[in-house]
Parts: sequence; C-alpha cells; structure tokens
Amino acid sequence: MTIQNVQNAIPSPLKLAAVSAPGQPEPTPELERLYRGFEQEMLVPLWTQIGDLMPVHPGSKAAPHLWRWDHLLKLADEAGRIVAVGRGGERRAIALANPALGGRPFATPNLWAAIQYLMPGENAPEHRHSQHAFRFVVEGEGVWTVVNGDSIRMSRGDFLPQGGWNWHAHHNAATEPMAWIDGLDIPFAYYTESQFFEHGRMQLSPEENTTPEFSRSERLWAYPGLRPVSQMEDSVATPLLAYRWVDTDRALNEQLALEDEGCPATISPGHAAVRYSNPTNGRDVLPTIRCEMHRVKRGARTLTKREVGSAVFQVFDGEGTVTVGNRQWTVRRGDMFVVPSWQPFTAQCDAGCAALDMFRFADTPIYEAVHAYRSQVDAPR
Ligand code: GTQ
Ligand code: FE2
Repeated sequence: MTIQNVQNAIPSPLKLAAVSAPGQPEPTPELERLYRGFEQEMLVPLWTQIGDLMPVHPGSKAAPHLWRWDHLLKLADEAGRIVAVGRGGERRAIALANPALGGRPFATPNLWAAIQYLMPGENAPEHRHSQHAFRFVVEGEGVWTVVNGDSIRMSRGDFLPQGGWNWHAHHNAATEPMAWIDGLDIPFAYYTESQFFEHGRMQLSPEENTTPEFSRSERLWAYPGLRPVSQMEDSVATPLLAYRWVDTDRALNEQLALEDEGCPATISPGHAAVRYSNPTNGRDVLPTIRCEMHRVKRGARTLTKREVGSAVFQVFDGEGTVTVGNRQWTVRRGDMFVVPSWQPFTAQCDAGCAALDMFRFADTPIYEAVHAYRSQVDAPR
C-alpha cells in the first residue's frame, strides 16, 4: 500500500453541506459530488464559510459570564483541604472556564483568570514560564510572592505584575489561608504555540523567604516621576512588581475631586480610571495584558463601550449593575465577569454605596501591536 492509499483510507473529518441559502449554489447531485470531492482532498471553499471567517464585525465565540466570589472562595477553600500544592501541579489555581469555549480553562480566547489559594505555611514551588502574569488581591494578606529572589507582600487592593520568564514562588507566612486572583496570557500562548516552562527550586533560601514591607523593586521604582538614573534601559514588562492600593485609591479619589472642581480628569462624569503602567516607557505593564482600576461613583454610570479583544473584571468594592451584551448582573465584592470582543459594556453604581470599584484586565496590547484594535462608544439609549 502506498502512503497515499493509507491517507485516503482515513475518513475525512470535513462535512460540507449543500444548502439552499442566499449566496450559496443551488443544491444538486452534481454539487454534492463536488463537495464529496473537496472533503476527500481536504479542501473547503470560501463561499461556505464567509460569514464565520469574515463577519462584518467581531462576533466572539466567548460568552458573557459571571462567577460569584463566595462560590469561588468556598471551592478554593475546599481544594485547600483536599489538594496538596507541589511540584508537577505547581499551583492550587482554579481557572474560570468560559462556558462557550468548549470546556478549556480559558476565561476568554486570550486570557486565563484563576483563583489561587495557599494554606498557612504553604509554599508554591519556584518555576518560570514565557507566559506573562499578574496577581490581584481582593481581600486578605499574608502571602509573599518571590520574583527573582525579591520578596513582595500581597495585601488587599495590591496589583502585582510579573513579566514572562522570571523565576517565581509564593509562600504563605501567615496563620490564615489566603486567596487572590491570577491573570495570565495562557490561552494566547497556547493557540500561538509559543510556550516555554522551567522548574526552579522546591525551597527558597531563608534570605529570599523573608517578609519585608516593601520589595526591592518598589524601593527602586515606586517614586512617581523619579527614574533611577542607573536604570535607563527600557523593559517590555514593568520592573515595578507591586502597585499599592493606597496609591491607586488616592489617584482615583483625586480624579473625582478634580472633576468636582471643574477640571477634566475623568473618562465621563463620575467615572474615574487609572491604568497600571510600566515606569520605563509609560506603556502597559505587560506586553499582552492591560490592567486598570475603575471607580464609578454613586449615581453615575459608565459610557457604553465596545472594544476589539476581551476583558475580565473583578469587583473590588461597592455594588452595582453591569451589562455585557444581552446579559445583566447585580455584582458585589469579588465577583468576576467576562466581556467578550465587541460586546457592549456598561456599569453603574448602586445607590446604596459610595462607589463601585472594578479591577479590569484585557488583551488589548496584543491587538494594538498588530494594529487590529478598534473601539466604539455607543450613543446613550
Ligand atoms: O502562580 O505561578 O494561575 O504559573 C497559572 C499558572 C498561577 C503561578 C496560575 C501559574 C501561576
Ligand atoms: Fe507561574
């Protein structure tokens, strides 16, 4: 048997249906024969796929979806009691799986979002990977993440970016379990087949396993507008490894105060936002992930916006109503939801609280890098 015969013995996975529809050829026995010929030779004609492949605007495969924080936390805590953390599995991280992405652990087509949990005294072993990552803390404290030997405290409201290929481990130095969220570009790296991974040490040295109030990276980089003259080389991922809540909170409050004084400072009335930025170049903290904190004050709502690319939100504080495409939810602290590409998004703060604070991350830098990004603000209804 020749190789060609072996190949032809495998049934074709293609299924081309001759259908009567606008822009489609009239179904005839002849057309059916043509389609069987295409299937046999692994060929697909554009005219049967054009609507899916070249839509008028993006129609995401992902679905808008909401995960409740109390449910995530309860299951993570159960996992803390049942599943050990160690080499191989690497992390007690439980990913949000978008219901429309075929059971993959992907929150959106490009973004991974997970709740991670460490019991008192536990260590997550050191490793590094090409995927870019960050941690965000919605509540609790007690874990330090150690990036290239720099020990970084994690507390409520802190944002900790970590560019690809840096060694990292986590340790819980406290007497309580701690949860936080991770965001990574794991699905993007998966589809683009660009992943690299390496194990590090099982245990860090005592000098690395310390619990300083501030990391070395903050002591060097956390003074706004003041660049160390010894560090003039720009880096694609931020060298600042923690952005503290006191600073984020103050920046948002000042935007709203400036707005009250008649100065332009907010995105739209009552909607303040800051983007975490790389102090070496002013750009996004990670090459593939944009991270922001949004504050919508009482009585205000955001504009309705569509963007190319997907986003994941975690409610940091307050309560509100968010609308994503044709879905709407009342959300509170810790709740996480997904905004698929080009679906309209709006959020409003409930009357019962001073402000709705939302942490947001998105894959926008990927699209900007290839000049594929577009956004559109819808007219108010
Ligand atoms: O903490 O190093 O959620 O490597 C997924 C992959 C967390 C981590 C995740 C990871 C990590
Ligand atoms: Fe990791």
